[in-house]
Amino acid sequence: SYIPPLCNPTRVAIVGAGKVGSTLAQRIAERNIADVVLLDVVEGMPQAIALDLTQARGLEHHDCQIIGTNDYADTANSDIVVISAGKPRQPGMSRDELMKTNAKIVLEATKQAIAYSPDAIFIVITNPLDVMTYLTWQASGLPPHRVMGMAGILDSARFQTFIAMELGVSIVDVKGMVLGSHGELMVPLPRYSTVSGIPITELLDAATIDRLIERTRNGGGEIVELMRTGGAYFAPASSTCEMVESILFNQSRLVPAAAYLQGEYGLKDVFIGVPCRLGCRGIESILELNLTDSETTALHISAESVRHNIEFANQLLAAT
Ligand code: TXD
Repeated sequence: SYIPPLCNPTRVAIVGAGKVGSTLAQRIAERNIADVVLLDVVEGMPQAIALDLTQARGLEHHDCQIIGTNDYADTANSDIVVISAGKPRQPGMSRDELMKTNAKIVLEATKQAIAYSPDAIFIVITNPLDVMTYLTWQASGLPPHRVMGMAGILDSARFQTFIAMELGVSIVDVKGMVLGSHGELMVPLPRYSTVSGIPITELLDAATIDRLIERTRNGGGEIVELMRTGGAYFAPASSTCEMVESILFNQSRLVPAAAYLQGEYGLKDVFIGVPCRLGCRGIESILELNLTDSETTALHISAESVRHNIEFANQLLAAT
């Protein structure tokens, strides 16, 4: 009789089972991509979410196992570790305090997760994104191509949406390219954003493009303002899911992600959003686009602010 070989199911650990983490678990399971381990410090909560998602299996027709836990041992042998743990900014809490709190959470999560999954690829979601990605890389001791931050793909998705809405064309035909850090200093590139291959600079006037860029820059902020108690999570979860899929299926998708630069774009020792080819080894390569002087300046200003915040985060951590 035929005995099938033992298989080793693909597994994604998600540290931080909040809005983004739990929605990502749902996306991964419903696309039937991998087994998911959801971990959080809150007792019972990740277990409850995992059970709820599992109860939907018969309706969503997927075969993924979803485990909820408070114990890193359950994340063992994950192929990908996603870090979505963090605290939201509380009323009266300064940005500095938030930075320190999230830095500690991310460092702890990285150290614990890497101990059980030394071969994993890390995708960081926690804000401030580029800084937290750097800290994850530092704490993990991994080669830089195995650590990346999710932001550029989300910022580009938002840009794409606003372009499609403005032109009244199908989103399917729109591609956007947004580089730089996640936040005010992101660098949308209209010349490299297209509708069926046609740069949007051929289809929209400068003032309209500026308006769409402004809305993209404020894409997260607009949602925070409406929501009041938290931020976006559907589009962030979809964006991360695309990255997970490209890595696990070795698709080599070309998407902007926060990557460690070693001279590319004239920048060194910083994580910032640039076009990356994502495959089974993580960041397979970084694409260096031809940028105009003003685009290069914008990217360098963005990188300078990330670098400043990395130093600041390290000082805060050293002082505790
Ligand atoms: O583009 C991007 N990168 C982002 C970033 C898009 C959306 C959200 N972005 C950031 O992701 C956001 O600013 C936060 O820093 C994270 C997570 O956002 P989310 O909206 O999911 O926050 P929640 O719902 O507050 O979830 C955070 C969870 C919550 O369940 C906590 O209990 C948990 O993190 N948490 C921890 N888990 C494990 N270990 C520790 N130490 C821990 N501390 C808190």
